[in-house]
Amino acid sequence: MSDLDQQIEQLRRCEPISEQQVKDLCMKAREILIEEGNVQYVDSPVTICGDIHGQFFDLMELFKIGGDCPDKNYLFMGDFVDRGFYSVETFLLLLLLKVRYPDRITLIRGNHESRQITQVYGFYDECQRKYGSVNVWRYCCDVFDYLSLGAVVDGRVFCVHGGLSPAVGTLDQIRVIDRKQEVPHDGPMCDLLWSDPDDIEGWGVSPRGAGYLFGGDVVQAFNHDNDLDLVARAHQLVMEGYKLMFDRQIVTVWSAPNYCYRCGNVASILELNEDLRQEYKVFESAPHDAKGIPAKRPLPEYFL
Ligand SMILES: [Mn+2]
Repeated sequence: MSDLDQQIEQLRRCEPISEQQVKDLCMKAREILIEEGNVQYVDSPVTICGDIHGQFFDLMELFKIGGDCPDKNYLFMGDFVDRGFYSVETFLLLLLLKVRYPDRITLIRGNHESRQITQVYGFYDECQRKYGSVNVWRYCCDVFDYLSLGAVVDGRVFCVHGGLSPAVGTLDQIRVIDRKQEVPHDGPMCDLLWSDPDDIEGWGVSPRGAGYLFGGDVVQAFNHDNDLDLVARAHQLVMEGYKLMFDRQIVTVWSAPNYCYRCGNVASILELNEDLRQEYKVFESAPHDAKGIPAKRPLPEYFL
């Protein structure tokens, strides 16, 4: 068994790898990710997943429902970390799979893959708690800067964490962004990771304080101008696991069931077959997790 396979086995049991192993892993991951485009090409068939937010045991449930990597080809649309109890194990397992099977899993960046956000919403504290220093947090943040900003499946389905940007009319305009940096507070890179679709016309101010709201007319024009059938995005909790909008031109996929261990929502993954036919698989949270944190346990102080 190779070193990587051994670490994958260990993390599948939700046991963190050593700090030195994380350092080596993050270095290898950066070498792979630097070769990928801002808009990474992905071939169908592929299974598209939304936010995970450190819900490790629910990620295990996702693989149970969707099939294991590398048997299945996966695309994760960001927000791997923060909120849940196992951001460390979640992100490191996905990163190990990326390094072990680079052509079978695509990871794109969410707004939580950021130094600033992770210091507020849990990942920073979790690294500190589990490793006794913030070195692991630093290594991971350096990887975040190399993650793609989006992906396009068979040239027809554009995948992005948040949504569209008034500064981006074409995929080529995304391809020329210098992405190797902390997520900026505004501009096209920020918008792609922060924006949300809404029942408005044109562009609106986002209540999140970053990115924009955008209407069906914006999606229609973007899909038309870029020869796309669909925009797939994540970023917003959907109680039913997924939500199609604007005449099925955009879909929100949400993959964290019972979000924050208390929202009561189901989750979903989107399977695109070789003809890009969409099949949504809905799933519930893992019955209870192996570390004995039942869904209704009061939240620890560090989580609140
Ligand atoms: Mn998000």
